[in-house]
Amino acid sequence: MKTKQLYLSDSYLKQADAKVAEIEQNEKITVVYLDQTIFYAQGGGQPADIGIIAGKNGTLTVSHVSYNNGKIQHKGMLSGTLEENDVVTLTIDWKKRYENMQLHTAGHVLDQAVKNIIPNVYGVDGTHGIQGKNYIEFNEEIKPDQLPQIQKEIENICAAGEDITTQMVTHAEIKAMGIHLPFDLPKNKDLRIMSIGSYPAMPDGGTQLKNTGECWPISVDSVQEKKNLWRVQYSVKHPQHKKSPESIKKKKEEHLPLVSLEELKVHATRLEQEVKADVDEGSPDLHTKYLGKNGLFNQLAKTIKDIGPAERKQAGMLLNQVKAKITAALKQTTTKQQHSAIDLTMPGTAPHVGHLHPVTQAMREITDIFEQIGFTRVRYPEVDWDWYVFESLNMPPHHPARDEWETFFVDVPDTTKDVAYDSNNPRKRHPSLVGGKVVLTTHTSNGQVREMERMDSTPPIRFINIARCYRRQQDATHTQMFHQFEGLVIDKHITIQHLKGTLDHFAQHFYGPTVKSRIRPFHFQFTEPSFEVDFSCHICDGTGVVNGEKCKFCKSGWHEVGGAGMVHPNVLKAGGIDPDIYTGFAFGWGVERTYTLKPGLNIDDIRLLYSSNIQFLEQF
Ligand code: FA5
Repeated sequence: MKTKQLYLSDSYLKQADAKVAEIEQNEKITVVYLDQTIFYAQGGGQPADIGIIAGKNGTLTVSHVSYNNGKIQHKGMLSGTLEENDVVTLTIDWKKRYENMQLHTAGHVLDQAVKNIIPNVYGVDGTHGIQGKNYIEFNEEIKPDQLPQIQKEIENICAAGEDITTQMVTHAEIKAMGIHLPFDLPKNKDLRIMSIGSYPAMPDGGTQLKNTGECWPISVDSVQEKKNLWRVQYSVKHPQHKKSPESIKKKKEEHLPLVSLEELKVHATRLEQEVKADVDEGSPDLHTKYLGKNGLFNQLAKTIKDIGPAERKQAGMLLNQVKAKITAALKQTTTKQQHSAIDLTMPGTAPHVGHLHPVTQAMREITDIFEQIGFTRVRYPEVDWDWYVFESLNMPPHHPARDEWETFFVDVPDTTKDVAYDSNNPRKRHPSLVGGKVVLTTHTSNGQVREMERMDSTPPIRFINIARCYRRQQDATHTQMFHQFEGLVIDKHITIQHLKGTLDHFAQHFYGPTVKSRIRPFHFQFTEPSFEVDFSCHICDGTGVVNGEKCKFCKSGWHEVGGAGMVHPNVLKAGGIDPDIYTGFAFGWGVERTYTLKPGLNIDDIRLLYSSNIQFLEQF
């Protein structure tokens, strides 16, 4: 069932009810699917929301939210239990969301400011808070000395207090409106457009502020050219609710309210949340902080004079309610403190909740997809005999095919003298199995002959082997340690068609229903024929072209992810299987590479996955 995304029509919803549609439990992480949600699923350069899903018997602390084929996955730690059909209350971390909205809208304001200054320019890509980066990349040159002019234009758009509006549309409507599309739109998602005032609309699925007057101060920081795109970095600054003297003067002159009721509500909610958190934590001296002469409530109450007369009565009522809530909350602390200096019933400070590493999440997803079609997950050693890594795979000692794969060898004492060597059955008694070299595995193909032996050389065999691999490489697309997943299928009458069907099944389930696989001739010693495997790019749909220009994501319409082929007869023989009776296929791809190509992830350097940068990892 598709999840209704309530945030598409109202970005200011901080709380809502929903019904649990489905629950998945993966060790410590629980994934909850709902009929509707206010949690923003990461994408379009905007980070996911975090928050809480509370049911009558349990609470999920949501640490990541992602979009998967129309369904939204709320991932996190569950305390207690949640069940299908439970009615739950969703609460997002509004402070974080509001910051994300500030960053996202600021990106659009910057985009519009640049368009107002430079003819025919358009934004190609953007990031608003992911990995702590905020930028828009433009197709036309932007010179550093144009930045002050862009800054001024941004300030004009913000000072003009332009309304920001959104509208759900279909692909056909977008076309009919003649909206310029700098990128291809996803085919399987609901589409929305946003407009700043009367400027031309643009596609956008994020959460946006209602008015540019609500923007925190935006500053244009730098511009850099990268592969013929001009990346303009920007930042926003929390104004601590203070207005600039010029804007106060201007609004007074125009008899406009300085603060809207909506703004007051936002600050009031934040204040209530802060009190609650302080009370839960048992922080000292809360009365002075909140209800003292210069306390936070009085500071908020003072803004009533800046609210327009039409809304002032409602603002007064709101402030009374806020004060009553703060007083009630503070009473709880007083009662607690009176009862005992140390309240043993008070909940402890909750530990920071982490989640599975993105590579582990990817391995689980890959395993699930192959298990659906009858594969079994196996694991084989990552330090293995030369025999399994090379020799049994048709790469005898000194064969040149080993060159690019040789890693780190360790000599092991020779114990062959104790073992009878049967030259007719090398698989059972090969000397290198009991002596000779071991190697840090370079690929997961070492599992092939091991699996044939485990199955006593008796097909059918259908495995998925996921393990660490090691190579002498390091750059944006290679790490010295990485993971591969290897598939092996052996049975009677297995053909290339089975291989192709398996690749398509994986592509559609991992990347999306429209993605296809492609195989190209290649050479591996252990498969014949051999192929390289590509997946069609989800941005340009395999065409390599977006709006008449080369697709910037793939450059050719396809992404290469790994190798494949029909198992070589010599490999079957090494595993004791008769190649006249059985055939098979095998494939092996990098987990990290396969994962970073997922729609919406925007990871351009796989080394980041192993950087131990918590801020980066928390996003997935
Ligand atoms: C192999 O390793 C073959 N064993 C694959 C195979 C299996 C072919 C079964 C046929 C049958 P290759 O060296 O191309 O092939 O590596 C496969 C994939 O592993 C690459 O496409 C890439 O996605 C990933 N990979 C390779 N080296 C690295 C690295 N240093 N860092 C990250 N990923 C890597």
